[in-house]
Amino acid sequence: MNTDTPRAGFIAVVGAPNVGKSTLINRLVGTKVSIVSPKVQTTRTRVLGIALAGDAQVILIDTPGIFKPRRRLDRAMVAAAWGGAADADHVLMLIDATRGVDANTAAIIGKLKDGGRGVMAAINKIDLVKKPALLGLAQELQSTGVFTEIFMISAEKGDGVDEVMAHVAGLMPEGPWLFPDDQVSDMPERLLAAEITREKLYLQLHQELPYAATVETEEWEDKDDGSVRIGQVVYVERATQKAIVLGKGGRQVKAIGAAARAELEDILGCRVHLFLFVKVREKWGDDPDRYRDWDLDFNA
Ligand SMILES: Nc1nc2c(ncn2[C@@H]2O[C@H](COP(=O)(O)OP(=O)(O)OP(=O)(O)O)[C@@H](O)[C@H]2O)c(=O)[nH]1
Ligand SMILES: [Mg+2]
Repeated sequence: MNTDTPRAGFIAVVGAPNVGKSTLINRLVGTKVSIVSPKVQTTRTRVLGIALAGDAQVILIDTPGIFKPRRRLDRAMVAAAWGGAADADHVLMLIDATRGVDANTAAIIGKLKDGGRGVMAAINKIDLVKKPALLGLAQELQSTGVFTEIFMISAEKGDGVDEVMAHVAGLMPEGPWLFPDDQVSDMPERLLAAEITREKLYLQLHQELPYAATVETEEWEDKDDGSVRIGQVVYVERATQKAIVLGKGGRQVKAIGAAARAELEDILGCRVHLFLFVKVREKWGDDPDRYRDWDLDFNA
């Protein structure tokens, strides 16, 4: 509920790939706004999740995992992540309890330190690690001098998440809410639909394939009978990859499409006719057109 003194602000969630940033944001928002998978580099661009806590509107910025970039797309993703941190009022860094402060995490902490601003930390996936190890990790983080707060959470199970929310809500500066009170994300429906298909691709395909693929919504038609017709293209880099995405007799792409359609029907609340086309586009990662929908910087 809004009050006489509304407050609103931005919190960026940053960290290494796969630490659970998107899982945490979905939980704080209370609904899925950002796709999640067991594979690294699932989130490719900045995604806003909007949560309410009393008189505060907390706008969470989900960011791609930060790692040493190799490809052009990696560079754009990492730049988007640091850009998200720069734009936010406050930064929350997530650390995976099962991995601790590995080289990549240490590099991120180093860069945050150079930035000179106080950052909150949350050790995530505490459901997978024994207490003494957690305390050691918390001490190690404390000794860096970068963190104003160290939370212990399980984004998946929900432990400790309310404390994080209460704390960040308290940090929000006074000011009018920036989004209507029923809005949970700023992602256009066409991109959301493409992201959901990409998530199913990550979940159903193995090894390098998800990283070699990208999904775009090319057609969106609201039909008179209340259903929607969605046409999407799955771009891959090689003909062999196309064969894997299609599967024997088209079975694989059918399974991906069925999973995506079921979730889209849930979200949109109507019948969905989803058509997936698989196209080979060698080096799509060096094609500026593939960056536009994500609002990523091609020249990062
Ligand atoms: N056991 C456990 N698993 C978790 C927890 N939080 C996230 N996960 C899992 O960790 C994996 C990665 O989660 P994501 O939310 O996609 O991680 P991310 O940091 O957004 O990853 P990128 O977008 O690739 O940078 C998924 O399989 C999640 O289900 C947790 O608290 N406990
Ligand atoms: Mg993510």
